[in-house]
Order: sequence, then C-alpha cells, then structure tokens
Amino acid sequence: MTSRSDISAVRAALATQAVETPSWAYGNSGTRFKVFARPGVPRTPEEKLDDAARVHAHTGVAPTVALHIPWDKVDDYGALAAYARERGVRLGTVNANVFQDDDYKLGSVCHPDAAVRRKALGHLMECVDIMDATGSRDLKLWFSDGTNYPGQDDIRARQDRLSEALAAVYERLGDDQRMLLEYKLFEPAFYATDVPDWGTAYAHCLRLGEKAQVVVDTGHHAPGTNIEFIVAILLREGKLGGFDFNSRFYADDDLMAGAADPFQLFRIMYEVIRGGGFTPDIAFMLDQCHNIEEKVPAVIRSVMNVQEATAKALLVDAEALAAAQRDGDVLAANAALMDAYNTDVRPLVAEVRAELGADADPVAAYHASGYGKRIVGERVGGEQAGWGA
Ligand code: PSV
Ligand code: MN
Ligand code: MN
Repeated sequence: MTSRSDISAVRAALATQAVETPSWAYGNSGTRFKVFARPGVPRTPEEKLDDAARVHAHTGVAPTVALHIPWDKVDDYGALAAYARERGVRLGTVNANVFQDDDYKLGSVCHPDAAVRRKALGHLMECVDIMDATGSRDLKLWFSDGTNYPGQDDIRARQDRLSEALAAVYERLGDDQRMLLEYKLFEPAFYATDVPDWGTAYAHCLRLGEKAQVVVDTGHHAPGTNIEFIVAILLREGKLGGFDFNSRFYADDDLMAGAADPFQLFRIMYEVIRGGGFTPDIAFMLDQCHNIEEKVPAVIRSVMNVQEATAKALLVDAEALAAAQRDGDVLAANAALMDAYNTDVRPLVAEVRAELGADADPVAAYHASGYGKRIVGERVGGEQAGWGA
C-alpha cells in the first residue's frame, strides 16, 4: 500500500473527484414488468435537480446532473441551468432519446426509411442546441438500433447510415463540445445491434475526430468481459470519453454502482488512474435506476461506492507493483493490488468529505436531515417523473 507520506496526495486527488448523477435515477423506474411509484418522487426537472443537489451537499463530489431529452424537456434551458446553479449544482451531459417513439420500431439513425432517419437526426441536433443553452460539454448517444432477425436489414448499410448521422452531429458540435458514443451488447435488438461493442464505437469515433469519444457503460458487456482491459486500451488510444457506472448481475440491470462487483469497480478505477485518466476529460457518470429502493440515498450510496473504489485504486503502491512486475514476482504483484483493495478506506473518504464541507456519513446525514420525509409531504399532486416523462 502507498506510504503514509503519499496519503495526502491521495486525499487531494479524492477531493477533486466529480461523479455525475443522472436525472432519471430520481424518477420512477422499473422493469418490463412493472414500474413501482414511490411517494415524494420528483414531478419536474427542477425537483430532480433539488434531489441531485442533496446528493452533492452530502457527498461533496456530485456537482453535475445529466439530462435526458425529452424526459427533462423544459421551455427555457438557460433558466434550468440557472436553477441548478442556485442549488449548487450544474447541468452536465445531455442524453439523447431516439428510442421511445413508434417511428423507431426499426431503428433511428440506422432506420431503412430516410424520413425516420431525418427525424432522429433532428432530435440529436436539438440536443446540441440544448447543450448550447445549458453550457453542457457532452452529448451522450446510445442507440437502440439493431435487428431481431437475420436478413431483416443490411448490416453494412445500417453502418453507413449511422456513420452519416454521426458525421452530421459531429459537424454541428461547438469547439468545446464532445460526442460520447455508447455501445451495448444487445437489447432491445436481439440479433444484431448496430453499436454492440467498444470496437464498433471506437471505429466510428476514430473516423469522426477527437471530439468523438467512447463511453463505457459497465452494464453493457457480456458476462465475464474484462472491462478494465477495454478501459486501458481506450485510454491508451485517447478515445475514452467517460463511464456510465452501474452494477449488473445478469444483463443491463442498472443497479447501484459498486453493489454487485466492487472489485471490478476498483480494477476499472485502477486502470483509469494508471492510464492518467483521473481528470475532468473523462466523464464519470452514473447510469442507474432505483426500482425498489429509496432513490436519493441509493444515489448517495452509489457515489460513495465510486469514491471508495477510487480511494483504493489511488492507494496502490505503484512502485512496489512495478518492481514486482519487473521481477516477474506474480504473487507480490497481485498482493500489491489486493493490499490496496482490502484497505478499509471509509475513514479516509469520510475525512475528505468533511474537508469538502460535506458529511462524513452522507447516508446518515441524509436521513437525519428529514429531506426524504419533506418531499413526501410536499410533492403531492401532479405527475411523477419516470420513464417517458
Ligand atoms: C439503455 O440501455 C440505457 O441504459 C443506456 O445505457 C443509456 O445510457 C441510458 O439508457 C439512458 O438513455
Ligand atoms: Mn448507459
Ligand atoms: Mn443501459
């Protein structure tokens, strides 16, 4: 483990951490089978920002909130950004949605019909307009495009259509804006997905240029995939734009980050740090839904899990590890990683939070604040936010 003299550097690095929380994590969500409504859930984008501001106040490391358009549609995005700022947070990544419309049954930007492709592209362009108004840096693109049956559509033609749409959006980006292209193994398409893996995303981003980057959603791989390897390669190539953190036991479960496999999260964060990626150039986002648990404390817990994994990764004694690797000492090298992973970093991150003016124990502080009860009392009437609203 890192020596005592380096602990202050670890502490300083942790104080710079920024985890973006997703607006949709505060709304109602569920599975294909049922969405469970919960009292106190936000009814408006502003109320989602109120909840996100609570998460930041308690943790000190969640300063931005990702939007999902049209779930967070408002008339005045500049005013929404100002509302966020007044509450101590900022608007972050804009997530496009070209998957919840009847027109998109056979795809969006890869659809065989040019009129549907135009409609999808129009939405993506609108998202960049919104970024201009909010000051957001990143546009996150996840496409549900794909086919269910062999022969249903031409795989190569679909790639051409995708490429054309991405190029048009890329052209529209401002100098300080980026496009983050997300891949996902399968679902909702089951035979062929148009952006199924990091290689496909990477190939498109490489063609487009440096403002196009790959985003790694931890829930979007086949079981057993070595995600940290992908992270290492993308970082090495300068093509890692960010993460959507969440946990999965089976498929795209979207459970709390660090819940199912905290060791994987540690390994990922180790590769991030090893590759010089612990910088604002990489967007560290959560992409998760809280179907049965209370939402705000679940987001708080997830942020803490990312923070703890980061602390452990920062504690790896790089010199000892490198020496063991040079010597071919397999066990010592593995032990260097495991010693850091097995460290109880909770007191360390508690101190960092306190130094940031947040809470040593954010979940306890949240419950003690009475906020959860207050929103149940106040958010009465209207329509709760949730998938599609
Ligand atoms: C759908 O799989 C998904 O979970 C993607 O990961 C997106 O990032 C997210 O929805 C929001 O659109
Ligand atoms: Mn995602
Ligand atoms: Mn997903």
